[in-house]
Amino acid sequence: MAGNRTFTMIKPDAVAAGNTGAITKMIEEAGFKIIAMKKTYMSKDRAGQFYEVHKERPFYNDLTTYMSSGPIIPMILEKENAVEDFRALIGATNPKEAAPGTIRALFAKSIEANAIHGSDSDDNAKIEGGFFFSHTEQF
Ligand code: IDP
Ligand code: MG
Repeated sequence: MAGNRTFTMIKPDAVAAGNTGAITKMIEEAGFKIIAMKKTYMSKDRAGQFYEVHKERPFYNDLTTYMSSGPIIPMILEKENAVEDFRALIGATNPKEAAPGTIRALFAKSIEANAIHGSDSDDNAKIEGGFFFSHTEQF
């Protein structure tokens, strides 16, 4: 039986800057168990599908170009209260507003290139995890 899970992805700016290890360490030290992880890539079309909910937003085209600009590290994480606790660990979307010590405050370059994704609900965590991984409910 799966515990409380969320989905994350280290974004192209943070992977390119060599921050994968530092970010993964913060995630584990905050008590999240890594259930699934890989280094992969999204085409612009696939990035468009992932961010479908934002397709009417002015930043959608730039966002999908950026998200397909280099490798990413998607992960499924497990911890009690995973979705909410993980959003607290990453900080606000805009790194200028992210609390000190959060992953975005430490590693984001801009509101767009903001280092990391975190699901905003249990339902979206399932959908987004399924976008990259199959059969993880067995782990
Ligand atoms: P979230 O990642 O904190 O949940 P969302 O509002 O869901 O933020 O936006 C998805 C992603 O779109 C953000 O993480 C960021 O990369 C990008 N984004 C959000 N707002 C802006 C903006 O105003 N300008 C450029 N990119 C943005
Ligand atoms: Mg969001």
